[in-house]
Amino acid sequence: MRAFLAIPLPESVIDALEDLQVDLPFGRLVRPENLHLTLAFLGEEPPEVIEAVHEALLSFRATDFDLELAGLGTFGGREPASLHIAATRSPALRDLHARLRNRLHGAGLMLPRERFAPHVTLARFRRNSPAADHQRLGAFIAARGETRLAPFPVTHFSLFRSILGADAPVYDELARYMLG
Ligand code: 3AM
Repeated sequence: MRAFLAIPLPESVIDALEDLQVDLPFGRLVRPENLHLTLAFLGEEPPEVIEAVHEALLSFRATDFDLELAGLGTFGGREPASLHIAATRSPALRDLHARLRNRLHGAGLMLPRERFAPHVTLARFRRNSPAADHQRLGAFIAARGETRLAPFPVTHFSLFRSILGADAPVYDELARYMLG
């Protein structure tokens, strides 16, 4: 089972992100129901491992906090693979991520060591996109890159199953873990 932990977004934030996506000049837009902030990608694991993660998270405690999304960016270097809006630096979010990593480790799941760059992916791009598309993306970021959304309270995070398809992936919320 392919699974990940993520913070789902409130309707008001999804609406604002959709408004932003409308003006995107190219790329595959992430569907509104799929917009989320990934805390940990668990990978493809047997159901028993995901069950163990779930058990370990049932007693996980963390305080609730406000999250702000601000600033557009890309991943993939000179050949952008995706466009995202970043989460503003937040000690509470960092702490949540670090403690989750430890808890997952305790449940037998070692996540790869990589820098946590919290973000919400808005669109993905084909490899070998024409140079004109890169220019249009650059212009979009120049025009809208400073976008800042109103902070929203994070009350929970969720365990999602990800089913990859020919088209968009389908994310099923398997469990919800309350904060605060
Ligand atoms: O929210 P984003 O888009 O950053 O990119 C995938 C998505 O994160 C990421 O997990 C989230 C739900 O699919 N993801 C998928 N495969 C991954 C991998 N092999 C991955 N993250 C890290 N390594």
